[in-house]
Amino acid sequence: AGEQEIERLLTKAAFDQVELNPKIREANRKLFGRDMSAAELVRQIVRDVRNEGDKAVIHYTELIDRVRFTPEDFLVTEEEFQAAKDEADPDVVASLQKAAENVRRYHQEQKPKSWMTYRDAGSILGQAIIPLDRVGIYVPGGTAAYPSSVIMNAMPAVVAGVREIIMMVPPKNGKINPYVLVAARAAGIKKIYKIGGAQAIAAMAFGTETIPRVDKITGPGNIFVTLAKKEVYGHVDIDMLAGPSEILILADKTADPVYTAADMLSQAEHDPLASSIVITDDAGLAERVAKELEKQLADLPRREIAQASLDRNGLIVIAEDMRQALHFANVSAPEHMELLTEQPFQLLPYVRHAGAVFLGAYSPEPLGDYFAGPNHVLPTGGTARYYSVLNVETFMKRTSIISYTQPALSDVSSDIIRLAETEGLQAHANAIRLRRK
Ligand code: HSO
Ligand code: ZN
Repeated sequence: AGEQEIERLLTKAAFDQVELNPKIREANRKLFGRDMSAAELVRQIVRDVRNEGDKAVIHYTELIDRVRFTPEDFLVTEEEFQAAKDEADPDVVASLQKAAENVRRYHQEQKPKSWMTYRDAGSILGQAIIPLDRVGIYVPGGTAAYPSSVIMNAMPAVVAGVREIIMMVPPKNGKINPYVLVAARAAGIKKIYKIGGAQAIAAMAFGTETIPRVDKITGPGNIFVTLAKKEVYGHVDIDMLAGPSEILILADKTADPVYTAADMLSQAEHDPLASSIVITDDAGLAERVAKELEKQLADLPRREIAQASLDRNGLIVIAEDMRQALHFANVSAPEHMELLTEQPFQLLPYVRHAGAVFLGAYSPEPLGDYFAGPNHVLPTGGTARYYSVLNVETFMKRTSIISYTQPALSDVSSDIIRLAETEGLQAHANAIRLRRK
């Protein structure tokens, strides 16, 4: 394939593919009795929750999650937390705690500082960095109920100093994965609601009789959640529009095909829409990786998902040289980029677009997914061109600080008055002139 064709393959938006999925239309037709795209359905859910509050949340929870709740049932109770704790394997809990500690430590280093600086004649300028009051974290349910994602979403908010963190998880048969509850507790989240999908996002964005309105919503979700975040953006802030997970591996002849294939599969098993890409300058390696994929796939419990993902979005690209390989990698702007090359640090300065970069044979993606400390909530679908990984500042905002003395103001007053009068704003000019001695 030519360079342009490869670039096109590397930039197809998974997001649009999902929205047009005929299966989703079909499912909506069954549930709602008419042909509806995911976007239309989401718009209706958001509108209903905004207008009718709890009543609409109950309605959609029953329709979609097949549980009948009263508003009192939404909130996870102390007994449910306790039951989750009793049910949980202590070794898993201990590993979760270690992971949480690593994530806390890493994010502590990100904490931005407020600052002030002196300028002429005793004036002071500065910037205050203030945590958000209340944020809502969405955690997917079903097979994607990841306790690790609870930690990754909550910890930066905790480190930022957010006053109240609430969480929403879709109930599965009315229940929530116990490790999700344990992880949430470990992160200090007190209010967890058993609500999922677009109705959860709408409830957090607008508030209901029983659910508080938040200032920002973070966390990944399925197409409905993502479209709902898009829909409520502006009423609240959101972190990003997350799509299916991606890995892109840059490999040279020194890469181990066994590791390379394993890392591709670790992404492919997430989701039939996940994408796993290898770009190499070595045709021999490409062949060995393809063989190895077949072999490792056979033993995977989730091989059907992984196979579907590879069929749809799996790609091994043979580039002319590593320079071109890097070009392709940047065009793709993947969520995760692995550098399985002889001198990975030499390539690092040329990486322009990636959510996270993993260097060398002993830094496979799952290390970052679970444990090292950096966040695993990352920009997908090429949005690494302009989005950052979830971080402490995601949960903070900046306020400017301005303080002048009388002499400092007098010094600059004629400039300000001139600019105000040029804009025809006499009251602005007066506010300055009156203070002049
Ligand atoms: N690779 C996923 C995160 C994850 N993996 C959670 C396992 N659990 C998206 O970065
Ligand atoms: Zn993963």
